[in-house]
Amino acid sequence: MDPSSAGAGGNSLATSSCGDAQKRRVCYFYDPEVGNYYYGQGHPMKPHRVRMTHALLAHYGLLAAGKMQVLRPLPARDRDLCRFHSDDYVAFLRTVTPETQFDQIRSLRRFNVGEDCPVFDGLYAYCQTYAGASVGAAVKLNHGTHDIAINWSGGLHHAKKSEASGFCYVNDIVLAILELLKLHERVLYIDIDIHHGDGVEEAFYTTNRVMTVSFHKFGDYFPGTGDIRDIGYSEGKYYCLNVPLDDGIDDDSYQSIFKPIIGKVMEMYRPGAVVLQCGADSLSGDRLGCFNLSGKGHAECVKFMRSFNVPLLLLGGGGYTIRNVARCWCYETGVALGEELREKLPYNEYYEYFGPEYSLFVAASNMENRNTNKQLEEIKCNILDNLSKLQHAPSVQFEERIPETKLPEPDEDQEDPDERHDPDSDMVLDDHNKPLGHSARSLIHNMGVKREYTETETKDQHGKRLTTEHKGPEPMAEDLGSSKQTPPADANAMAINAPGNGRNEPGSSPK
Ligand code: V1D
Ligand code: CA
Repeated sequence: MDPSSAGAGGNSLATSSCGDAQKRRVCYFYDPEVGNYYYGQGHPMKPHRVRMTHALLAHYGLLAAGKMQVLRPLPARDRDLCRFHSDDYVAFLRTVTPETQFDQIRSLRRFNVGEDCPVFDGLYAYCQTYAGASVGAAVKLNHGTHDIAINWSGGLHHAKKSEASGFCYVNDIVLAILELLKLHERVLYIDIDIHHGDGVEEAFYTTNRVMTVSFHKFGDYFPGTGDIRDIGYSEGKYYCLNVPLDDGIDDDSYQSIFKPIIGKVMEMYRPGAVVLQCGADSLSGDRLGCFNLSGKGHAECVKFMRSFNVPLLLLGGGGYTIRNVARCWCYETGVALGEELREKLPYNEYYEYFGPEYSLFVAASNMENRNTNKQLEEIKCNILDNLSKLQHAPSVQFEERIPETKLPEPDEDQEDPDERHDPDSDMVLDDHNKPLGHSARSLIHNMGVKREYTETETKDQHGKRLTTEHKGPEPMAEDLGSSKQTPPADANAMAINAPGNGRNEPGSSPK
């Protein structure tokens, strides 16, 4: 069965083979350095897969002007990371090096840094890059200039407030959700990585302002959490859903449970924004995974979420058979754009990885599906039953939040609003992070990476400039229920792939 035919539809828009015909405004965050970070020999996590994805996007022509805005993220600063993480953990990540790590054995143990989460060269810059991209993507959605924002280097769902876990150091998802909560009363988080999204669940376990839904392999599998009976606590009770699955789940079985559950969640919870963690270790043939999803079956989740026309943040996550990860995330970028991509892969610098088929599509195998229809039906009924209790949860108001008109309260970010503004921020860089000459610059125009900047300003209702700021105060994970929201930060960004954008000329910097 075609996975697109399973379950309820998202909305009433006319559908085509690509979900629906209507275009979406998409922005895509990519840092050309990200593929150089290396967890170490024998480690399955390979940031290089993000560079492979980018190469496929480039050669399919998806980075060209007019397709999507391509942005190089600003690195997250200490204070950005400390919106969720503890000061001492962030200080440790900033200072630890491969050479000096063994002088701090107690800290390594305390922060769970070691085999799964090793210290490697540039570790802190890596964290700043992937977290900066997810937060930047959330800012773009808040600004309303884009319908879908993508960061394939993000989605590191296991990181805790003061602890690394499962290849994840900082939790870019929690940070991005905190950003979205500045504007939206309710944010929905969906996690299709084969592993349980424990770090995100834990951060929002006691609030009803974030609903977390994780689909995962459960039973003798990392991280061991994600029991169907874990449903949230206190104000957050019933705002956490866990869908435990067994080995070999295929496209039809997956969609038979994903669409009814998520369709009901959308109807009952009515989120203002959705974050979809697209971990690709749920694909068939993954080095660490044991599911049997095809690339199209995996992408059906993206297509389904896109169909609701709610601001959508697409993030990466796990994925250890890297040729499949690149094919999957490239295909899903096409889905976000509403573009049908040809099956035959275009020639690219990593072509040899994709042989002998050189196909965009990840195929399922003939492995046994250990999820019976009866088990899936029971899981679905159990979860739909929990969802029906949402109606009786007193703290959820289903009206749209009325935007506040008051100005943001001063915060430390206002002390130096231009601090993040790098005067070279519109410089086009080559893969070695060096400024490019003219010919290379026009070549990169096609590859389209532009450094983002976030000089922001607050305007009154007539558009008159009142004050310049970075970001207003936002709720922390602990006190979401009572938080006062500030109007969204108005982040600016320019893309070098925008046609006729004179500000990309050499020597000019964004104002
Ligand atoms: F195979 C390995 C080789 C070297 C280093 C680590 C691993 C490895 C494989 N699987 N580590 C794991 C998992 N860890 C354990 C540990 C045993 N300890 C007691 C715990 O089983 C961790 C799997 C992490 C999966 C991460 C993820 O895919 O969910 C992800 N999502 O976003 C980013 C990563
Ligand atoms: Ca999951």
